[in-house]
Amino acid sequence: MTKQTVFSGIQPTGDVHIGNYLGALRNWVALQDEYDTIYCVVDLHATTVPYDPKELHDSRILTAKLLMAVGVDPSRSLLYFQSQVPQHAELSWILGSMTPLGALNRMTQYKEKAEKVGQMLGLYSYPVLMAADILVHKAHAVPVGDDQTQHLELTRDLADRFNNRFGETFPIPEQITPKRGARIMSLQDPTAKMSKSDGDPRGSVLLLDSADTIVKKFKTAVTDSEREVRYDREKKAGISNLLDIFSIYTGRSVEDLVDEYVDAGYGPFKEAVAEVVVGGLAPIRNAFNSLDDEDVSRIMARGALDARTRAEQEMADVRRRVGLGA
Ligand code: AQP
Repeated sequence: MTKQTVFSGIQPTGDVHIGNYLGALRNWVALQDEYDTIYCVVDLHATTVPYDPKELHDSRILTAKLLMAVGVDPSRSLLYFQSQVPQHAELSWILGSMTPLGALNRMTQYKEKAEKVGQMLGLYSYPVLMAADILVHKAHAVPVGDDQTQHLELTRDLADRFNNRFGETFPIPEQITPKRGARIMSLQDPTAKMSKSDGDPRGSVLLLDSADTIVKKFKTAVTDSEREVRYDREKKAGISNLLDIFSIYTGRSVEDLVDEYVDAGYGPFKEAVAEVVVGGLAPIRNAFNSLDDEDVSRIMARGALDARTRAEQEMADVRRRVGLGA
């Protein structure tokens, strides 16, 4: 039986953090055996907010290297830069002509980002390009954090509209989100998600942070004025976030951890969380340091070549269906 296709992407907008890893990337790695996996550094998306060209250029390679360091294996997954496969942008245009403005107006990520950087067309149509990223490979499933749920709903809606109008073309892609870790919160503001563009660097633990930095970030993590370590997302958002992280890194249940740490005090509890995260990130840092930028560039160029071939086959079908065939 042929394997089903999984697609996902990450923006090269800055340093990758444990939110990206726990919400999405660890699933990317885990799915490689069972699925035909296609992963992308979505650099066109990164141009939808103000950026510095040199920084973007460097960040693309850094992100690709980090993906390989966490375990995305180019011999098992197709890995490439979105901008090197123009079929993404072409399909985005076709889907854009089928996208009601009302759907885009509802996007919370757009509203939040537009408040910071202004109302721009690229930012507004970001979810349409994301739908094209997924559909150009006829993906069946998309491993992402839960902040992408609204975008994925639009993707499913566009796939459905296209199929109804032009005949069965796209599978309706399923979202794959981990049970725990789907939304890791900022260590400084546990009501907001950990984010690459967070102005406060203490809010995010980066995959390449040193052990000292990680310990400091957990030590200064915002919690509450109680003393009890217990899970309550509403009333104890900070502690609950730390319990989630602790649970994922140790493989122990939250109940088990609460039993052990309920009366330990926040200081020792935070130290224990920091220790398992430092241990969990060490192999990633080592793998990252063993990778060479030029090798990574070569792998990405080869990936783009294969991805263009695959995407072109799908686009030839799409063009034919919409009346733009040769
Ligand atoms: N805090 C998070 N918890 C769980 N998953 C998360 N993801 C992002 N933040 C969290 C997931 O990581 C994948 C890659 O994200 P992205 O690079 O496409 O951009 P994003 O969602 O906009 O993430 P950031 O870090 O917040 O970036 P900026 O600051 O650029 O907006 C996605 O699957 C996402 O769900």
